[in-house]
Amino acid sequence: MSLAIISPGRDPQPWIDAIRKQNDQLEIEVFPNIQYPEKVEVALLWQHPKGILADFPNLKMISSMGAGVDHILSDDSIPEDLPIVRIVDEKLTWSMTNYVVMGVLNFHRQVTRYQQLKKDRNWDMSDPEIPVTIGVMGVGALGFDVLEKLDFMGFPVVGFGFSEKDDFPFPYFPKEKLDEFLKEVNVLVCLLPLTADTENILNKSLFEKVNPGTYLINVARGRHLVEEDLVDAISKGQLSGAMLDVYRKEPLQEDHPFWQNEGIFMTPHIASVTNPEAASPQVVENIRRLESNEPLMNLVNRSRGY
Ligand code: OXD
Repeated sequence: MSLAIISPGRDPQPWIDAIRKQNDQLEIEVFPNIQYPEKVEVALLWQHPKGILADFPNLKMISSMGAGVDHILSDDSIPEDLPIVRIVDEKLTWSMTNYVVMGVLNFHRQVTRYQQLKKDRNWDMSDPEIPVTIGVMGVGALGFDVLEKLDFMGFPVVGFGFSEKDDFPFPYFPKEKLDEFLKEVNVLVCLLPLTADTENILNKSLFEKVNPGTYLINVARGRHLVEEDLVDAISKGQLSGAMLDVYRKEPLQEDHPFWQNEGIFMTPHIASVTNPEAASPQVVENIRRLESNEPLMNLVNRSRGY
């Protein structure tokens, strides 16, 4: 049995070191230099070349290197019954929440405005805080933590998601109530999984319904957002701006209009990067469970798409 790491563009060495610390007996091979494909029973993936898994006839489990699995589920060649697991990790959640809190506070305390006032040597004490109600789209492990921490800080929060939720501890709007949800909020955080239902959800028609001047934070996937609709919504004042960590095409092309847009604060998909040290114990534990036929941790529901 061996583990194949297939992560073109992402350095596999920290994963190899971290996994070896957990299990020094495990054979690890790294794509594209896999010598014994028939021995591969587990694949650890990040943005693998589509169709490549057909080379491993004895594959029994796939693990994502991150929280998201859209990069795996978009490969139609993966057999329906092959279990897929993902990373759910406190450190990943912690970093994501910190990033979102930074965006909320920057908007609420108007960091950009004060930077400009400083440049203009303008001492303006008026309206120091923008009152905010934060709406989190996607209330899984990451979204829930964001809701909890912002609530703890005293901000009004509401959640939105695609499933019904009983006994949810925060005001919650299911998908049929998207318009009502949007009416409640002036900071919109997208933490949805990328599925057929959620792709392009941040679009012109949604921006036409938000409270004027809503601030958008997208930390989920670039394909949730119709990028030209965002530029348009900012120019019309429907949105006051956006903080983005993810893009339809990454890295962002040099001539992309976002680089120039004053209303967009951007980071290069670093809001919450999986830490191999923190995540490898669950990869190794899932391999142990697979071998002893025990239920896997953080198993993805293929029909739900996350
Ligand atoms: C992830 C990511 O899915 O880094 O973990 O986007």
